[in-house]
Amino acid sequence: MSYKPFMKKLLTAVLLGLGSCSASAQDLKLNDLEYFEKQGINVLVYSNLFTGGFNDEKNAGIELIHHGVRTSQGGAVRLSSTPEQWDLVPTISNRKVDRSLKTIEATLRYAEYDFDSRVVVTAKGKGVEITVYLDKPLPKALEGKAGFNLEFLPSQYWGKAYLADGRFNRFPRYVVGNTLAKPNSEKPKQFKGYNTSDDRGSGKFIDPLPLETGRSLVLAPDDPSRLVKISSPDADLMLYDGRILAQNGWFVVRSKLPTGKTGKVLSWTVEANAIDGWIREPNIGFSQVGYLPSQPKVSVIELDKKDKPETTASLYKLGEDGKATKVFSGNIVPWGDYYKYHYVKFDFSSVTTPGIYYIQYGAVKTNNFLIAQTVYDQITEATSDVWIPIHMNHMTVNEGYRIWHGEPFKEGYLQAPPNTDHFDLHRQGPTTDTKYKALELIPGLNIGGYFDAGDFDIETGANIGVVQNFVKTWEYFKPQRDQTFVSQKQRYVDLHRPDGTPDILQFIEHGTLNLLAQAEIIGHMAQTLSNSVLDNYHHLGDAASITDGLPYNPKLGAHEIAADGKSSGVKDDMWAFTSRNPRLDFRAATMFAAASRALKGYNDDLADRALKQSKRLLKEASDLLAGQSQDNNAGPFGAANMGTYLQLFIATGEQNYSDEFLKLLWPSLERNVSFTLSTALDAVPYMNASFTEKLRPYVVKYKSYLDSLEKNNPYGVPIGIGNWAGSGDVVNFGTTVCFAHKFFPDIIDSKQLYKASNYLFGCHPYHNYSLVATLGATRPKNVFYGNNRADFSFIPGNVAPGLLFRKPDHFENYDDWPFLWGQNEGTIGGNTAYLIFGEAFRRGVSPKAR
Ligand SMILES: [Ca+2]
Ligand SMILES: [Ca+2]
Ligand SMILES: [Ca+2]
Repeated sequence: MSYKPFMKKLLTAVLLGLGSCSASAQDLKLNDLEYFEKQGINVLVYSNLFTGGFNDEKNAGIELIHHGVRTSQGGAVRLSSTPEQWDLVPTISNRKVDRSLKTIEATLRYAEYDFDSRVVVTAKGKGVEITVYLDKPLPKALEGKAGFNLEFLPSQYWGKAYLADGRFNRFPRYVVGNTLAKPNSEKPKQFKGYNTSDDRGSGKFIDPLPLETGRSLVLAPDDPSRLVKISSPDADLMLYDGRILAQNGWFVVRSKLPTGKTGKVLSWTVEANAIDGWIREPNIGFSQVGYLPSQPKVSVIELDKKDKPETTASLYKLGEDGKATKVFSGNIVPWGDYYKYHYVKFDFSSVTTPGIYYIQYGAVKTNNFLIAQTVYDQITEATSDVWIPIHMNHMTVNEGYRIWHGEPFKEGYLQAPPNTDHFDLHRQGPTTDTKYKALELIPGLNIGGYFDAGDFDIETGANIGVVQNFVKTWEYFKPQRDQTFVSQKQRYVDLHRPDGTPDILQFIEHGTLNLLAQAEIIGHMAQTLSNSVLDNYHHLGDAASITDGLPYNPKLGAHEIAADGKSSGVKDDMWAFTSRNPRLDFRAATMFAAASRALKGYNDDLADRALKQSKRLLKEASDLLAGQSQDNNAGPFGAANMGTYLQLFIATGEQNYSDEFLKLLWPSLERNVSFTLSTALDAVPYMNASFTEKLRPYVVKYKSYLDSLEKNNPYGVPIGIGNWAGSGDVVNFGTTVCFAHKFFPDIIDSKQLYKASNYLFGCHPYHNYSLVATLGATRPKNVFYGNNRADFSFIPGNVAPGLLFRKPDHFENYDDWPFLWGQNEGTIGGNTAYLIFGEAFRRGVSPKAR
């Protein structure tokens, strides 16, 4: 501990009356990455903007990373007390950093109200000052509504105390608060005029009341790692609980902006406590699923840059008597810095005796893990037996004593009206492209298909990929696993009840049923089958209760049910977005051809119909595309339909598809081998030996890409830094490596196989939990963004997107807060891709596996 010099300096400063003017080691500094920093505290000012696809993603604004955890965000001028996901967010421009003044300044604009403000954040001693400037007074419509907000993460504050002007209280674990119902005319606009709640005909919206109001707030005086003081000399600070409107709401500290004033209209001081001498605890990355005796075993240890690395680490083995024995000690080898932290490695590959172990690094002891020949045996079973069947739409899904959901959407789907934008990023174009009139029932679409993710829509593109993932898994590995009862006749699924049919065939059938209904009934593929109103899109709970199961009847009142009980006036029916996209039809044609191969001999009628639609859509889509420019083949990653030609060749054996595929493949491999190799490897079993030889130099090139990843980051996998974290990329990377090893073992050796699995199962930044809620993992993640996210829970077999990158240097995966989809939401596309990875990996590393 080296707090003594600080204390002396502080004492001197106080004695001399210099206060915050003295540059103490405790002061925040504006660093080279353009944020305010001292050990334990990062204050980010518009490093991350409100630019995600879904408006307020709780990932932007002024943010606080407090002792390594991003506990606060959303610092901005906002238009309501507890903003929801679809409330308006400001566009932020003109961000300026002034090093001499130690300020970061930005302009915030709400175009909907022609309202601009300027926010200036200045380092002042141990904290920051936040000031808001207006050049013009608040617009009339925003008087009493616009304010400066800063949001705090509930899971890091509940159960802790707070003080408001000295009055003490406690942050609630669950929201129970006071609200007012106010006329809708007073409600600030929401994004694109959407409405997040159903007012049940009351004409009123809910306005939460503050938990407390004062000029000075102290958050968590009982926890030095979360203690924050906020004060304002001339405005009330109000503390709100945003969870009252939406389960993903945060605690909000807010001051309203004054009306009729210009210039400096608000000033806050925000001081987050830094624990003296604090050093972040090492994050010891290892596989929570464990290791095969023969495989490489390297722990990647993530360290605070101020931490002094240990010289050795040890492996302990647990005996039958519960006693631990040190069985190995090895040197710590430095890797280097990667973004915020420093990385070292600990190689314990020489330990090969099966058993139960833990790693000891300095004072940190990990949880236990296994070294055994069987560790990977069950890695896909939670996904195939639990996660996937729970996501079967239009069925009742039961597990033991629990109904996961009843049969959803019994009333079917209505034709989406032309020129409709959709909140899940779809759009119905200027015509319906069908024989149906706007809002007319399209009968027969409520069959088969899979929920997209944590939401309940059928994304056609994703469902096409899902069926292809299943077919690929079936054709390569023929898994006979049967642990699920599926009855299309009863519309009933029962988990853990074998019914004599391999589950994967039933999954293929279920996906095909919906897609085929689209092709046969609509005549082409819909973009999506999705919610028509936002107030049931964010549904949490039983999917069967999203709609009332009764068709909408415009002759009835808003919440009325017809006397015969067969229709209702509730506008909750789902819509089919049916604008025709020939490229989607092309992909569907490919999928139908593949599905028909797999379904042959199991459901011949469905197989024949799928093949018929494949041929029809292929011809029609080709004709439609022929009339369009071919520019879509010239993207940076090559032709979008390269894989389509390959799958069509596999399905039909027709040479012209192979010719078209090869014409696109080789230039695409030249441009980007790491992106294209997977498609090329898919072709190997169906091509001749000269194809394999011609592919060989590209696999050599791919090997040098693998080597370059070792230098790119300490984990040796491609780490995405987009707005949706990168587990999906790692899964696909892992699958490519498995097949590259299968066909070219002399180039891609078996050591490469474990990179993706290690990363997914716990050897990654931020924490060391398995990102897959898989069987066998000692410590999988506890919470995921699934349809049970409001219960802070998970659905077994889910794969989290994982480590979300926040600019400029922070990786994050909350495991106490499920609601950030970009880090915690598994998707049907991603989880069925994991099925292929798991099967390929298991068989690749243990060729004698089932
Ligand atoms: Ca969706
Ligand atoms: Ca079955
Ligand atoms: Ca209905």
